Amino acid sequence: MQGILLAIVLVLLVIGAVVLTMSGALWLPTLASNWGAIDNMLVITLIVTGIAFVVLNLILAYIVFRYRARDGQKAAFFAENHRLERNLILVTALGIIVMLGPGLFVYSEFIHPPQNALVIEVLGQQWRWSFRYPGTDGKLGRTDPKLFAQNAVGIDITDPVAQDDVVVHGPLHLPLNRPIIIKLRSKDVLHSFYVPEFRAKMDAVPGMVTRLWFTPTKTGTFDLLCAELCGTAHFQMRSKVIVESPEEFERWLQAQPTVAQTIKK
Ligand SMILES: [Cu+2]
Repeated sequence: MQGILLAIVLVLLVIGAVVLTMSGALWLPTLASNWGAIDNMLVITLIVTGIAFVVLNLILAYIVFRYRARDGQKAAFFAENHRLERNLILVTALGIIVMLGPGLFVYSEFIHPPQNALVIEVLGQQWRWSFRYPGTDGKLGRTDPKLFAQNAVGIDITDPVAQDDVVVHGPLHLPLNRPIIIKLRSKDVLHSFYVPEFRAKMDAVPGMVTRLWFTPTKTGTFDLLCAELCGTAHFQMRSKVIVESPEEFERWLQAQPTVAQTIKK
C-alpha cells in the first residue's frame, strides 16, 4: 500500500513541477540588458535538468510501484551491471556537455568587456552600496583599503585624478545603451552585485577588485540587491538603479559635487 502511495506522490510531484514551470509564474523578470545569452543558458539548463527530473522521477515511481513489497516476492541482488553503468555515464556526460559547452562562449564574452565602456566603481559594505564615477577626465582616482579610516570609500584625496570623481550613496544612475564596466570592491565581507533585470552578477570580495559588464537596454528604475548573505541586515542591503537617456545621465552627473568639493584634505 505504501509503495502505491509513494508512486502516486512522485507522479503528482512531476505534474506539479511541470505545470508550475509552464505557467511562467516563477519566470525571470523582463530582460533589460544585452545579456540575452545568459537567458539562453538558463533555458538550456532548465530543459536538460527538467528532462532528467521528469524521466528519473517517473522511472522511480514505476519501479516503486512495480516492485513494491508483496507476499511471496523476494528481492534480487546484483552487484554490478557494466552495460547499464556505461550508458548512464554516456547520457550524463552528454547532458553536462550540452549544459556547459555553450556557456564557455558566453563566459568568454563576459570576461571581455567592450573598449568604450564607462567604468563605474561600486563599493559594498555592511549594509549599503556606494558608487563612484570618474569625472571629466574619465579616470577613477586611486583608492587604498588603508584609507577607509579617512573617508567612506577609501579614496586617496592627494591623487590629482581623484579630484573630479563623484561619489554617491545611491541610486546608481546609468546611461542607456552604453556598455558599463562595474568595478567591485568590498569594505568588510563578501557581497554580491545583482540586478535581476541585467542578469549579470558578481561577488564583491574584500582585498581585491572584481568586475562585470553589461549594457542597459531599457530605461526605468530597477532594484539592486546584495546576493550574498552578508550579515544580520543583509536583507536591507539594496539600492536602486536608474537607467536614463545619455543626456539626462550627463545632466545628473554634472550636478553632483566632486570629491574635491566634498572631502576635506
Ligand atoms: Cu551584502
